[in-house]
Amino acid sequence: MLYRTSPRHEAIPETHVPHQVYIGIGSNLGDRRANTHEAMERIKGLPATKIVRSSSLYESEPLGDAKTWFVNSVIQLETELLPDQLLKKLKAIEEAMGRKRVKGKRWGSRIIDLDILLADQDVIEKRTLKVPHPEMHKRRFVLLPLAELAPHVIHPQLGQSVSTLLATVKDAKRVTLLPRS
Ligand code: A4P
Ligand code: MG
Repeated sequence: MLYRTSPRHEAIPETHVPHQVYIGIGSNLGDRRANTHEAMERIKGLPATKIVRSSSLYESEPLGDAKTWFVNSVIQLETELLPDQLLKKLKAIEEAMGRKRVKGKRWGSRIIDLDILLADQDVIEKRTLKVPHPEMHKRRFVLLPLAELAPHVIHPQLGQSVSTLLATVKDAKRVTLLPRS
């Protein structure tokens, strides 16, 4: 157990402050709604992690090489996993769900895609992990569900709120609310 010292010098246990993380979920193959829910269930099962809230599901016109429309959503997590550890777990979930990466195809079709959008106010610039997600502010299919959960959260590199980014995004691809089934 870690201890820190209070101003009055008595030792008090170090509290774990969980990381606030937003994950973008996308699926455009198979039963897209079921894939989305399965991914959420698997994320719920990760160690020291809970889903605080999830957005509505949206149907979105594909951006890039994919042909069929996506179902997109965003979830808010509280987790004690570090971003690198979380990325590994998310990739393992993608693989367990049967996602195949097609070499040379950028932004192709996929059963499930799990992207870390924001992690606290961290800026991470590694080859394997970039946070905030480098494309998030250009994509209506990310900003619309994210704005349901975090309209006032500031993009740490752009210094603008999610709702401002949504109001000014130039993305003309269509995104519509998917009716609850
Ligand atoms: N990586 C780096 N930063 C991150 C991060 N913040 N979160 C690395 C997750 N991964 C991150 O990703 C490639 C590598 O990015 C990973 O190995 C990881 O180390 P990937 O999932 O293998 O490949 P990808 O998803 O095809 O590539 P990319 O560039 O991540 O694509 P995106 O940005 O995920 O976009 N259209 C609609 N309508 N809706 C969509 O959801 N999604 C995409 C994929 C394209 N078009 C879409 C949608
Ligand atoms: Mg991805």
